[in-house]
Amino acid sequence: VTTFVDEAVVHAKAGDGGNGAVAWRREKYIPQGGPAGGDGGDGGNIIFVAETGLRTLVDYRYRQHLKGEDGENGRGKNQYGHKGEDVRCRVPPGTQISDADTGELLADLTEPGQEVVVLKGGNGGWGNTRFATATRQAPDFANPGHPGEERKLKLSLKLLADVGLLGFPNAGKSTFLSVVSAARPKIADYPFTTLEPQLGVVRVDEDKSFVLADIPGLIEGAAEGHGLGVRFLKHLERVKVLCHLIEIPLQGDEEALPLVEKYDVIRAELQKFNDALTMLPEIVVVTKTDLLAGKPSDDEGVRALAEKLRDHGARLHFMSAVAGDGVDELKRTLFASVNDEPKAPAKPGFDPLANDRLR
Ligand SMILES: Nc1nc2c(ncn2[C@@H]2O[C@H](COP(=O)(O)OP(=O)(O)OP(=O)(O)O)[C@@H](O)[C@H]2O)c(=O)[nH]1
Ligand SMILES: [Mg+2]
Repeated sequence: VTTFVDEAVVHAKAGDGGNGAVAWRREKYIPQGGPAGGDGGDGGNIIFVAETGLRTLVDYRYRQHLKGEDGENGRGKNQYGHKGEDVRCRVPPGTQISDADTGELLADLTEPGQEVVVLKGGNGGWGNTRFATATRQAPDFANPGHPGEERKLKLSLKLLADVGLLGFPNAGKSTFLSVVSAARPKIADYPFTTLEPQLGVVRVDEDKSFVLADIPGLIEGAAEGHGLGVRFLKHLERVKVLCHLIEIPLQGDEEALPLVEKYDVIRAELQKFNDALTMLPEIVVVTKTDLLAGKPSDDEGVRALAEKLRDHGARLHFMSAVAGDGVDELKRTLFASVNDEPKAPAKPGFDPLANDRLR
């Protein structure tokens, strides 16, 4: 059972405004008083508030109707009706709120504490006092309150992270997250271990850090719903840098797709989901290099991918999260990329294939 909920649809209606009153002054000894009908109160708004510490939209699975309080009607003696209470809905930072029918984006709550009135309560109607003029001293009418806004809302949480991990199932994404942050994701040697996205804070130096998001693995056809589909790819839409992990190919592994093809499959799914994601800076990493110990590697495959990346001005990275090789360098490379520092780290990266010839 998962408690991570990143989508919800709710029906929301702000409060109606109260009606204006038609009333007259009634005072002793004054038989014909003037108008004294007060205004109706405004209806309560539907307000969304981004609250730190909230992580999912699960509350809205159980709370599918939101209703602002109606404003009170105006009364005699020029008494205003009370304003209806607002409804304040707490959501995790990173929540977007849109019209479920038209898709129109109504609010994008990125900052903790940020609040947005998404549906406005109706204005209260004017009482008859307001309509009195020099030539019309006894208006016998008032305004009704306006109805509150009403919409079906779609809430969608997109995690706020600097770097998003991307790759096939089993590539070692969660393992990397676990060795560079305090996050403790589930790790196992079968595909689709990770079922929901998870965030971790990665410290680079004492005062430098970035947020890393681990999402479930992708497979070919993900855009058409294969595997866990592309449901989680939206969490990458706000990252600044993609970190694409690919398992090292061992020579003679007939099952394995060539490295370049693996890379292309994931890139194609990314593009099908949202072309803008393919424009993000991408750091490509060959993982599990410790598995090479004593075994021949598929140098050809590695060379082909390195060449492909070089054509795009990028470098292939290598890492063994288990042995700790290349981890620190990758952390620094990611941090530099997030902060848009164009220079590669001064120290040459860890490279198990002594791949001078690849550069
Ligand atoms: N030898 C070795 N094994 C690794 C390394 N990194 C990860 N693994 C193993 O590879 C398997 C998959 O690792 P995960 O981190 O769960 O992979 P994932 O990419 O998160 O997989 P999904 O959540 O299914 O997408 C586990 O058995 C890990 O122990 C590594 O550097 N070296
Ligand atoms: Mg995982």
